[in-house]
Amino acid sequence: MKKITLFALLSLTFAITALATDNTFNETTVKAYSTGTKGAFLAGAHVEMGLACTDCHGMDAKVSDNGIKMNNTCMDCHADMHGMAEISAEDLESEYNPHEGHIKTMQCTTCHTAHKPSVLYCNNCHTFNDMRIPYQSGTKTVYQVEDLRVYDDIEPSRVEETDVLIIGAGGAGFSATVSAHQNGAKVILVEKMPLIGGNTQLAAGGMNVAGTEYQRAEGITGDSVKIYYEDTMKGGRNINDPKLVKYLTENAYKSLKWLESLDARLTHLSFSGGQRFKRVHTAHGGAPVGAYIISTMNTYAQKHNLDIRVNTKAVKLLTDKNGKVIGARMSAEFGGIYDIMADSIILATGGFGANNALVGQYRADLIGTTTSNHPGAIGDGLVLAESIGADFTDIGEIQIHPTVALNTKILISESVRGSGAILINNDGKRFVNEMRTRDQVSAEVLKQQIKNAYVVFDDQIRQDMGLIEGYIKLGLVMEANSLDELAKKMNVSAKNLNDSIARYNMFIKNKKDEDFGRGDMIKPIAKGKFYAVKIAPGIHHTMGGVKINDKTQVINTSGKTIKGLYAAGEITGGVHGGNRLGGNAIADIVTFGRLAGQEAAKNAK
Ligand code: FAD
Ligand code: MEZ
Repeated sequence: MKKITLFALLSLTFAITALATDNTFNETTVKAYSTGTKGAFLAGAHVEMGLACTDCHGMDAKVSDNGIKMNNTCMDCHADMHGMAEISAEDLESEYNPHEGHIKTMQCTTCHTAHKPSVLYCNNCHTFNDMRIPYQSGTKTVYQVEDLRVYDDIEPSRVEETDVLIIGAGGAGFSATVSAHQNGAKVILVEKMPLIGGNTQLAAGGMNVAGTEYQRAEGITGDSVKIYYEDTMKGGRNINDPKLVKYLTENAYKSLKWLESLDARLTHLSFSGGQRFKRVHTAHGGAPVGAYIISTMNTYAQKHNLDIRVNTKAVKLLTDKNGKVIGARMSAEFGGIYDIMADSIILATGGFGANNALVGQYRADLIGTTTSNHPGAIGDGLVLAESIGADFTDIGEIQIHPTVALNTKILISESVRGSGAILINNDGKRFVNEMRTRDQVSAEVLKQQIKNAYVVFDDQIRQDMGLIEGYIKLGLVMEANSLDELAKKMNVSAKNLNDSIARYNMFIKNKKDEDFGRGDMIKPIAKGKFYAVKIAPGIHHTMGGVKINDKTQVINTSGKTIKGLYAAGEITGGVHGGNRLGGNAIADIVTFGRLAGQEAAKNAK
């Protein structure tokens, strides 16, 4: 109880003092934020430079969690991200430019917080210890798992209303938001992190679709929805929900076309393990898919002035006496604690790969294992859903991805292997069909000496996959003019490495992998330079989650739908069964996200 009172007090005090009672900034408020401890931060520095609070907050002193509005205010005086990248390039202390990253919708306020110490958001996944930011304290924010029960007894400071409330601004949440809006609903999209995108922002490989014109242009004519369905079920060890897989595989093409209607074109193809055809579609030149589609959908949202709030965490689902979900409580950086009532609520909060304690409850063997996930993937949505009686399915099915750069959180995309790279162990030898499913390849890596291995490729593959440039920039890639030189850098036997690659190239020529039966024998590794990245498996995807039907309605533990509640994306279970095929999550989040938006809008009418 003590905890609740203190927390409530802190959140509300902040909101109320910033918004002085007459909705303007009075002298006391200005003083509170420009002197003393708080004055040491960015806002204080702005006041010292002669700016007024209203210069950033507007004349009505309205504080907002709409990150875009706040960022536009920053850009009234400063340059946009591109311009800032040019400015910081001139004065770079670090090897890395903080304004030039792979996350395309990073906002000024993601790192530069006005009334608190600024943070280097990138350091949640990277270790750019020589990067500097003004008014910083510490190097990163530590995202703690919070006990959401503390919000049960807190009185909201206000109540808002909308048709459809979407919780979580990753790919599923954005697809649902755009789709609900296209279907005539008034929407609010809330995101707890200081930026949009979730795990979707990190997706590098692509999106599975069968039977496309892009496949046909590459001479792939045999693929079909039926084969795609069979591959997905088999890859998932046949424990997937067949109805959901049917919906996914039959509608992935429509999702691709829908993305095209928003101006995202996924025309580049690669393979992923367990698929009989090359059907992973990504952006031109093999550029990462996730940042591209988030930025596309965000452009739609900005164009239509949709209400998107960052730093706004949903902490409780609100129900009526019949158990219908009628709204959700928010805990927001500026907005404090308030309720949003809605006819339909969509849970799109993603998975829990970054919550090692929760992962460990289902897979004790994964305690302490690194993850490729963003720091917000901790499973809040599951807690919210469970509190109102939602059922879960396949919750213990957790995917480890075989190739996370050793001792980092950086995923070396399967599309690199899908474009022809091979895996080499610490003896300099191949040890697996690199394109088996992820659970199988991970198991083989873990059987190797010191439980790690190398992804090896050449210049031809580098040219094919634009995302490799990012790994090189991050210093993850060993580079050599010959295989002998590469072997030396990898600390493996040069003879073994040369022999393994010569044998692999012979298999390609003969179109048959006699050692491991790899089926996608596409390119020899022959065009120097040669490259290697040291890797080990890491927690990547949580296949299980909230149980839904093929209209994305959430099912309770009695097998009935929970009225008013929908879910889509990695928070749900059933689509991927016991093992997700690479490229199927993006297909899932866009397909079921769109459906959730459509159904939620229909319910709101
Ligand atoms: P997310 O994108 O994670 O979005 C959920 C959002 O909800 C997050 O922003 C989170 O902060 C927010 N949230 C959580 N709780 C709350 C709350 N209480 N209140 C408000 N907001 C909340 N899949 C593919 O198919 N192809 C790929 O190439 C691919 N590459 C990948 C690469 C990496 C490095 C990773 C980590 C995953 C990759 N995946 C890929 C998997 C895929 O990206 C994810 O499964 C998918 O993007 C999940 O989408 P989502 O919208 O369900 O969740
Ligand atoms: O679907 C994925 O998780 C995927 C394709 C990841 C990757 O290796 O790029």
